[in-house]
Amino acid sequence: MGLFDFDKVLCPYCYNKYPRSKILWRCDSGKCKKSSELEEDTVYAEYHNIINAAQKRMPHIITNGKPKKGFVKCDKCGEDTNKQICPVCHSVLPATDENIIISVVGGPGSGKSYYVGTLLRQLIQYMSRFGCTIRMPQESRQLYEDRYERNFKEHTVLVKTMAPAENANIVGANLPVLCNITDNKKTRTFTFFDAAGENFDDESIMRYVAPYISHSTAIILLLDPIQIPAVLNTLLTEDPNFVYKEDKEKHSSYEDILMNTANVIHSHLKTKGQIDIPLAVGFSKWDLIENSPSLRPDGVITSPSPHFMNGAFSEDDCDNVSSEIEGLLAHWEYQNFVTLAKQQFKTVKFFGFSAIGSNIMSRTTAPNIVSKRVEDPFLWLLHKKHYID
Ligand SMILES: Nc1nc2c(ncn2[C@@H]2O[C@H](COP(=O)(O)OP(=O)(O)O)[C@@H](O)[C@H]2O)c(=O)[nH]1
Ligand SMILES: [Mg+2]
Ligand SMILES: [Zn+2]
Ligand SMILES: [Zn+2]
Repeated sequence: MGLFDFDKVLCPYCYNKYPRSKILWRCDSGKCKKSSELEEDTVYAEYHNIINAAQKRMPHIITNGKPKKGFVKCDKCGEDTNKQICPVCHSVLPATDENIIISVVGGPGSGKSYYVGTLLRQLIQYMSRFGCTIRMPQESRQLYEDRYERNFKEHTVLVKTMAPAENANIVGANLPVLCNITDNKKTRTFTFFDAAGENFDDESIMRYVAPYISHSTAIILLLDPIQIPAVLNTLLTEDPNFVYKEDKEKHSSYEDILMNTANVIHSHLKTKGQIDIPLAVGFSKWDLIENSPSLRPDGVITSPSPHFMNGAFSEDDCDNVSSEIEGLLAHWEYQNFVTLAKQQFKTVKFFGFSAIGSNIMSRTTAPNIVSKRVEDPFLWLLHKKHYID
């Protein structure tokens, strides 16, 4: 499902869908960009959480543009512009060939923010191995640096994503990060939404995020393996000082998070039966399992990810990892979850990754980031969609 579906446009910021004829345009000329010519844009300000009065002032919006070869004439200054904006939130629409939403869902503390941040970091560093270039629009680049990169460099712990207040506008509270990946044919815009885990706890809050989950090309469901009693008990036996930071928080079960996700899609799209969006089930914090003498499994899962190394996606490696994890889940008495996931989704793969590479031992300082296998679920999706070899 792309951005252009029956000539309808899906905004990657607010996830509203509307006919192409409803698109607005923003003037991009030097004249309309002069500070004396800027106009207050309350819609944009609201959707982007802008409070500063000066920042609310933006170039003129053309509401009745008649596009010719992708350009419209500004009714204020007379110059042409090709900058399309969303009629609902006034965000600039990506001018790329396709728009792909990747939903990252999981409970609070399951590792979503570390996952998104370190995945982007790996993609920026290594996508060229697949002959692709990667570029982030200015606003996303800034978000990536502020939210993730600076913390990684300065060894500070990522702040907890704020849950939006009731009825708050989730887009402004939590802007998604967009990144453009170009191969030798097309440029595709990938939207990563790193939402507060609280959103997925119950169905009523989940409604905020229903449009974006329902329109996503893939869902990455992150699960914290420490939630498995067999895993936590082993870690505690091996190291009585093992502190599990999120210990006191109440956790939804894997089954609940999975079923909430499935139910939201069904009620939003008015569908029934197996869901046709590929589901990657990713176990985070895998370093804890590999570093534990009694939990450490045999098999390829402990080897480094081969895909970037070889510049080619290895289906064998991916299938082996997935069945190894299924085996571990059966061993840990989580067979029911595996069956449920396969009942609800047509395509399911299991992954294990470590975003950080080690445990955060203090409240304030984070170790050097040494990610392992964070890229695997995303590369699987690219491969499945035939975007990479
Ligand atoms: N050992 C280990 N801990 C991790 C890893 N990723 C995240 N964590 C821990 O899990 C906590 C929550 O991660 P975060 O990404 O903020 O979770 P979110 O609430 O789902 O966004 C972090 O503060 C870390 O303590 C990892 O790769 N390894
Ligand atoms: Mg978070
Ligand atoms: Zn929008
Ligand atoms: Zn103008």
